[in-house]
Amino acid sequence: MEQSLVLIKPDGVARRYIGDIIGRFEKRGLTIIQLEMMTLSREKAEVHYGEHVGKPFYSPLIDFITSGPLVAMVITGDRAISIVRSMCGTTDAGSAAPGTIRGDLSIYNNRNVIHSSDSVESAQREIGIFFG
Ligand code: 3AN
Repeated sequence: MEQSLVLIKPDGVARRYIGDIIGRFEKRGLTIIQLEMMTLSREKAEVHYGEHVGKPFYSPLIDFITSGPLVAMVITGDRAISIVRSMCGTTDAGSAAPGTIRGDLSIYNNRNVIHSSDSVESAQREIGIFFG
C-alpha cells in the first residue's frame, strides 16, 4: 500500500472545497489515515518546496501556501500516489482535464487548490514535514 501526502491549499480551504475534495478520494476507495488543519510556517514551506528555490514563482508560492489555513492529509491505498495525482490533474489548472480536481475547481497555475506527492520518495519526505 502506498501513502501520499495531500494538501488542500489555502485557496481550496477559503473556497470551502474541503468536503468536496475529501469526498472524491473517499468515493474512489482511498483511505485517509491522517488529517490536520494548520497554517504552515515559512520554514516548513521552504523545506516542502525546496526543489523550487530560485524559480520565478518560488517567492509568491511560499507567500501563498503560508497565507491561511490548509488541510494536510495522508491518503493510502494500492497505487495511491499515481491515482491521487491523476485525480488532481495537471499543475496548470487552466489546462487540467474536466473531471479532475484542478480541472473542475481552478483555472490557475499557482492557486491550483491541491498538492499531492509525485513519488514514493517525495511522499516519505513530505509526510515527515507535515506529520513527522
Ligand atoms: P505539482 O504541485 O503539480 O506537483 P510542482 O511541484 O511542479 O507541481 O509545483 C509546485 C507548485 O508550484 C504548484 N502546485 C504550483 O502552485 C506552483 N507552480 C509550479 N509551476 C508554476 C508556474 N510555472 N507558475 C506559477 N506557479 C507554479
